[in-house]
Amino acid sequence: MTAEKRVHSPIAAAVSGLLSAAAALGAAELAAAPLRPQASPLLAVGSAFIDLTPEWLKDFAIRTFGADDKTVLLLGLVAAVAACAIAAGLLSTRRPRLAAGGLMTLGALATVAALSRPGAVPADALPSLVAAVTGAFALHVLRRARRPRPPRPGLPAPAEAPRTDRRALLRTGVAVLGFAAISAATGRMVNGARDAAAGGGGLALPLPSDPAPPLPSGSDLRLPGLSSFTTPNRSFYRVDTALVVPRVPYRDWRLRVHGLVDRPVELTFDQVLSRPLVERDITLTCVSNEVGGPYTGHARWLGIDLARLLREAGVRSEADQILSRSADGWTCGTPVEAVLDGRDALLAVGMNGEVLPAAHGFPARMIVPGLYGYVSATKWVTEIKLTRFADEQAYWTRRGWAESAPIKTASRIEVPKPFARIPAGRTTVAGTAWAQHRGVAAVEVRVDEGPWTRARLAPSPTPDTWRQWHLDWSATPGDHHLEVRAIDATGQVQPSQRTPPFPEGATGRHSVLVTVL
Ligand SMILES: Nc1nc2c(c(=O)[nH]1)N[C@H]1C(S)=C(S)[C@@H](COP(=O)(O)O)O[C@H]1N2
Ligand SMILES: [Mo]
Repeated sequence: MTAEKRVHSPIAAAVSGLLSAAAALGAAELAAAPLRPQASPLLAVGSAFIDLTPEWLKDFAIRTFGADDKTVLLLGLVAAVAACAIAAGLLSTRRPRLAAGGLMTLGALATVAALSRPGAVPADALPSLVAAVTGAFALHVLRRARRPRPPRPGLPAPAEAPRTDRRALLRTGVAVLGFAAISAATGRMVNGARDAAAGGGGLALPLPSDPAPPLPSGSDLRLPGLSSFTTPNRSFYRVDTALVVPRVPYRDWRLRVHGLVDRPVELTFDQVLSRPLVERDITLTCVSNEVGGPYTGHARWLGIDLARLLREAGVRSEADQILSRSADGWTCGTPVEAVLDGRDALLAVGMNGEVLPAAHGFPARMIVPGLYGYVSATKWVTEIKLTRFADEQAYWTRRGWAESAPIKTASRIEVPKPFARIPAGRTTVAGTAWAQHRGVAAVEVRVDEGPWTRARLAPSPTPDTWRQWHLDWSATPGDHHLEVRAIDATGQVQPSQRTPPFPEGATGRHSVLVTVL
């Protein structure tokens, strides 16, 4: 092999590119960790990507990857960075300036992404700049190490052409990799410590002055395969636009109520806790939930009365929208009318007897019974602005989702599972149904398009929660199609027509196919 070839060994060049990218991202992680982890280039670009994603692609991602969509996005970003890194490595052999320029351009893009995030501060440029400089420097060092050793002065000229000093190259490569690993690991550690300090671990919430009554006995049928009436916090669905869970230190947290009000209010976390706390059972549902889907859950929430807080501020008559904003800049538009109509709207600080988990909005979030989460359930809420729908749009309404989004009457079969093979004879069909704030009046099931049969309803504490239902079925051998529909307390029957979640929630009936043996 000639020296020329060695210098240009594409594998060594490509690996150099990858190592430089690793060093760049490691350094950025470390630069971002102590103050603004969300400003790390990957997260900033990923978050900007989420906000810029067109509706069809977002829809596709949620349908295809479900709750893993964020992981898939991050993996896609890492793959894109790796491809750019390999290209820069290959380019660096003959056109080092161009390669460095390429890395700088990527760094500049990440800087723009970081600075354009809602709530960004100028220092958010730092991690991306550190990444660009570190990457370019590592690329330069690795290129030098790939160059052939010049003949030593004073020694007779070697018979063969000069070669790359493989050991020196290996040493440099290991050093760059070590730097990447150590800086990334240190960044993570600092980050972990910061998260732990910000969370509500060890925080004790006061008891409610207005506690929720115990669940009526039998609300939880406790059937194998049926979701429990109260959803444990760790298995509660999570839907939000945040690539990493925002960590909001409760000591610094403030809630500002302003806009079209007579007396703006600002509350600290301690002030929230010192108010009378109410406890309510409310089932939350996401508008993206497909018929029969998993994006719904029930919890017992602890918080202050949101309507009372708004009345204290004095909502002006022209205000029709509560525009709430989270620490990470997400916005939500809730009808004033819904929150003030007497329902149990909360500014919640507790979930199922614990402080809110970080993923569910610590230190505080909104919960409004009867409305889909995107128009009511702002997590990490820091601002409530009274305004008009005609003047300001929220995150999802700007993207075409409905302004008014009451939760649709829905039901799902959870037992038996789709394509289950069950023995012939008496068996139980069971599931959940919800029509929050109206209440579920009846659930009906039919087999193979036969007559609708009433299922037995378990009790529910209030119309704001879901209900479990069950039905005995004498299963005969063969393939069977089970279908369910709910009827809400206003007499409305869950519609049979299938519509997608966009723009105001899916409709249609859930059904499962089973084989009876
Ligand atoms: N800050 C913030 N709050 C948010 C969202 C979000 O993206 N950001 N998503 C909303 C949506 S679409 C739903 S369905 C609920 C889900 O709440 P959960 O994740 O606690 O189940 O949160 C709402 N609150
Ligand atoms: Mo949602």
